Amino acid sequence: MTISHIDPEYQASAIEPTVQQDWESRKAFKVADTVEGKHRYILSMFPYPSGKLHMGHVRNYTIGDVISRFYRLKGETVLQPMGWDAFGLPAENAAIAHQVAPAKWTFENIAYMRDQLKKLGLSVDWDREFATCTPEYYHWEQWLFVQLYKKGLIYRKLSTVNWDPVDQTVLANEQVENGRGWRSGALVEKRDIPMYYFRITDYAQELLDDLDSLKDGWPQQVLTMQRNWIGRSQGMDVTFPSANTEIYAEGLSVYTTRPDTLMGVSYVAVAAEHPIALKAAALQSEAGHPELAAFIEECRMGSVAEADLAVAEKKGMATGLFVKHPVSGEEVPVWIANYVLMSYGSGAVMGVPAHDERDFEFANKFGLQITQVIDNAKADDGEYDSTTWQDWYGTKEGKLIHSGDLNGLTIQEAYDALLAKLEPQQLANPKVQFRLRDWGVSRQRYWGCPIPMINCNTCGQVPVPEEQLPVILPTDVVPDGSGNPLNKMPEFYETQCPSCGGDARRETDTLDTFVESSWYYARYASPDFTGGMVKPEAAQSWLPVNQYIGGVEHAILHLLYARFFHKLMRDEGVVQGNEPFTNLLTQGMVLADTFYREAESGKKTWFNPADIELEKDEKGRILSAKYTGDGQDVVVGGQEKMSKSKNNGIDPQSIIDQYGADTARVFMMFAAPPDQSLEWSDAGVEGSNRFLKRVWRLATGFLEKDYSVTPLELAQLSTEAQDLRRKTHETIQKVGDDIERRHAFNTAIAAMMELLNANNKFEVKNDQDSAVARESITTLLTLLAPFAPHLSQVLLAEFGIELTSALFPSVDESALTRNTQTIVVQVNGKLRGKLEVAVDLSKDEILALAKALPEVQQFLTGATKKEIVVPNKLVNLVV
Ligand code: ANZ
Ligand code: ZN
Repeated sequence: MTISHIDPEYQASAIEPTVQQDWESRKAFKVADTVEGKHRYILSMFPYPSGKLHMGHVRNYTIGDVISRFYRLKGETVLQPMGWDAFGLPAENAAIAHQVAPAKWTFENIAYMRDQLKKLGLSVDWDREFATCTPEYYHWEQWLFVQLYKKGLIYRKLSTVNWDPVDQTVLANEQVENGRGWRSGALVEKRDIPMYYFRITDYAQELLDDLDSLKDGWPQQVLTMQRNWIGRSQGMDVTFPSANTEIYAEGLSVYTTRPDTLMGVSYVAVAAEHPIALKAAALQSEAGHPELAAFIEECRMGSVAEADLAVAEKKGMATGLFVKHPVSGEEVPVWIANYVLMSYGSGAVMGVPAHDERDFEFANKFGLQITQVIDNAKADDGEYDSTTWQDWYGTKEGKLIHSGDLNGLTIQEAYDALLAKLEPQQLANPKVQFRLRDWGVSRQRYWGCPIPMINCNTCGQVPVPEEQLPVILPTDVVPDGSGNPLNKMPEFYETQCPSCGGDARRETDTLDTFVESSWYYARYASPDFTGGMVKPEAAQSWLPVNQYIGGVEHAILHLLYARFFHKLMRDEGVVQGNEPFTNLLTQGMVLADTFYREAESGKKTWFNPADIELEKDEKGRILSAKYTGDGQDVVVGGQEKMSKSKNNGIDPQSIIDQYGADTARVFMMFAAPPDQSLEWSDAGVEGSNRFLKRVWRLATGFLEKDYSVTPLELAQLSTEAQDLRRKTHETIQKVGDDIERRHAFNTAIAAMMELLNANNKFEVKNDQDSAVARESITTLLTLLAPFAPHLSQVLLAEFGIELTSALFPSVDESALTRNTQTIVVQVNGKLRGKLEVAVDLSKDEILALAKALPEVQQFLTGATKKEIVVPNKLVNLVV
């Protein structure tokens, strides 16, 4: 074989475009909608087309690609698709900033990023690519919406939004900065408007239960986060009858997980939006005391996030109304408290200050009674004491005290006793409560999937008939920031009611973009299908996704919504099975050094690592950092997640341009295990590049010798050749296991580096040596193919091997057995020498050889007292 046309120096830029061209022209990674034989669906979370790739993308897609290529090498048919999560707010912001239609901006970004992804060498079936902003895609999303609406799984209700009074527009949470509109700077108001909700709470129990089926394939941490988010709690609804029946008769229902503490109640508290609070405020206003109404308004303006409420300063006001204690009949005051959520339980709590931290803080602030009712050995016996109260709350063990008939009962016994007493009086019933809320999907935005509903004055809300779908979003629109432009387009919203035929108005709200990303994985199975969401045979063939890969920031919402959608689609008969993603890998963040200067005002200016010149000591510690722009020092700020705000992002394109995609890929996989943070390092990138150069030199160096191809004769191998062959097969075993079972891509690469070194040390002296070296080098190139596919394909071709499927070498078990072994020789426990002996040598023979070693003999003064031989390991001689 001649190598005249292959460069002895590794030049990524010379080979990568050619190899990519080859893949493209023969559609190397194309799969059919239906598949037979072993197959696998590998999916990395699809990108938002923000403009250009960042390192997080590179890591995500490289991991997915390595796994995909690995299984192809193992002979499986692999689906690895790619597409675009193309609706969303950034496109509208870009439109406002640059006067460009969101559609145009989005498709230009897609074109650029697609090109970048291709340069990364991904083994993607590009014929399956789609963007979620195309009618071919969202048609079926609208179709599902209509089905769910008809089933009652989608409903409409009033909900509160952020309203910018100057721009006359609804703001997303991230558009509110310190309570003001991001563009207008106006104080944001709350408004109640009708919105559509998915009844995800109907699936709460199933979403929780099915997590068990994922326990082998998903990270424990993600399962826990999902569990906590769903937040199942088992408790009781307890009713406090009204003590002011002339004002309100229905009593007040509270949800509690601790009914056993009922006798410790000193007040009940309701959310500011609770009907009783509103009634009390109206009464007071009539009486000329507007304080309560003002307080309610104040609570409503604040954050609605539960986490914020838990830590916010406790605020409250007495309503002047009372309820009756369900057991004692005593009057209990009703307060409004800012820590009570309207959306949880019944929007009311029974205040037990001695055993609940928030109630304690509240009671302490407003001087309400604190009565201990659970006996806790650690705490005092009932009188409030500021030094021990912490021991009271959260108590889950102990016996009841200060509770009349209930005294002496355990918590569980008290629960049962109270239920037995109050349930017949209809004052209590057991209740399972979920933290999960229904999913509000209406967005008052332009760049999203139109909600397929029509508002008719006569008929109310009417779904768009299936034959009129899709409702197409006009794309030649440039929003100006003052509200949803669809509201100014009669050509869009003017329509006829499908039910009565009268004039009606099309819904102008669009769907939350989480809806698109909840089912794209299924669409990839048959992206061109025009008869529904997924072609049944394709769903049957490819779903569920075998391996899903993405950032841990999507651990809760995206994954929960996608799991929910899978169940919705299953119940529509669109897909089978209960879960969309069998295995999940959450990749870690990509970190980089940060550099800044601080002005006197305290304002920091951040410098990109690419513009910094570093001086380091021999251990790699930074001695000085200078901004190349002015040669002056900057402060070194430590490693942080690559981000715009810290200006420490490194452009993947610059790495690909300088070193090639293979180097970028190898670095990404070598620098850290995939689920851990990866610290960007220029030295690391150079190291990976050097590794590939050495592989290149090894292969081309071997080829230059032009050895004749000789079949292996195992019986004729020298010891050195046997050693290399063993190393080769040990590496096959390790790399296969590291990739498949452990996802430890970094140690897989380390093993290949060792194999490279072993090859570099090996000297070819005869035909059998060259046969062993050939096997070793081609094995190395094959194992490397998932990581550095361009380099591998080119070099393997020089060896006459076409890099196609089913090439993964199998381990020759016989090569793994050693003929010789290394025995360590100690005298009095100190290492004095080493022996290389045949494996079948007897203990006596080993001992004799050990004693005969000159470097051992000098320590053997006189007779040995003890002689220990540990087979395969060591000899210890005690003198
Ligand atoms: C009395 C009590 C005594 C409570 C005690 C706890 C400890 P989980 O377990 O998360 O479901 N709660 C009920 N509705 C609420 C609402 N709308 N807003 C804020 N808090 C509310 O929490 C259930 C507990 O949270 C309930 O049990 C209630 O306080 C409170 F020693 O009732 B508990
Ligand atoms: Zn009508």
